[in-house]
Amino acid sequence: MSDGVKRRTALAGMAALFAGACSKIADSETGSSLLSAAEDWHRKAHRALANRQALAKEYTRADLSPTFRGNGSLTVDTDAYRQALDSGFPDWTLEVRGLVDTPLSLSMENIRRLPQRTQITRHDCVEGWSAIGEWTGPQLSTLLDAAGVQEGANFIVFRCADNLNGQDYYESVDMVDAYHPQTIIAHMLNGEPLPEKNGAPLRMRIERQLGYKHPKYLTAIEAVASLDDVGAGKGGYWEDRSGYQWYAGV
Ligand SMILES: Nc1nc2c(c(=O)[nH]1)N[C@H]1C(S)=C(S)[C@@H](COP(=O)(O)O)O[C@H]1N2
Ligand SMILES: [Mo]
Repeated sequence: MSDGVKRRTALAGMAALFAGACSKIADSETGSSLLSAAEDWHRKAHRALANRQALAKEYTRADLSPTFRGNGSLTVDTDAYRQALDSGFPDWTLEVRGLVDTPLSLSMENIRRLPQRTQITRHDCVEGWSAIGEWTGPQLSTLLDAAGVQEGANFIVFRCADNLNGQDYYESVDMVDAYHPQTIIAHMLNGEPLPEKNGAPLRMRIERQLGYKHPKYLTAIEAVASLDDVGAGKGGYWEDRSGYQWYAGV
């Protein structure tokens, strides 16, 4: 069950609880202030969740940046990667593992055959540049639903093939971002297979977050209960190294 669904269920339960108690406590002063406090909490929780679920602005082809620059790792510095790149990634696999009922191992062909989403969005890097690109790929939610995310999973961790300054790049998001409709596994940029510098053959697009939350050279997606034992425990490469915020909403 997605976090969104879980929260809605929790909210509905809360509302039902207070509806049942209404007739008994509504008469008293304490009762009515308790009710309005609960309503207030309810409204705020809904608003916060609705805000997290809102779509990032989408643009038109006329807005596309002439070139989408590369940043951070611009390749994966191994012979295996260079060979895979030259041959069009016939053997690249994306694993879905961790707290799932059915671990998956998907080929590029498997990924291209899933229902696809195309979106034109603006990427904002903390280093102070932005670019608009058109990304295509399946929604992460499709893969998570196919694998069956288990009850105890609270985060999705993304593993990458590149090693940047001696550490493997990785990232993570909570279930609200994992199930966000614009969270996709992109294999195309501007209608072409993903370029090497932009994360070929697969990279995440997590459109409500800053650039460093969009892992490139994606190899695995892991459902976990906690981030404590992942990397240095802060949820991502830059979070571990430089104290960048784990939640980097835009
Ligand atoms: N695997 C991996 N993913 C990564 C990075 C990286 O170095 N390695 N850099 C991040 C940063 S800081 C940004 S701004 C974007 C850059 O994406 P681009 O190269 O397509 O512009 O990728 C993010 N994802
Ligand atoms: Mo960035």
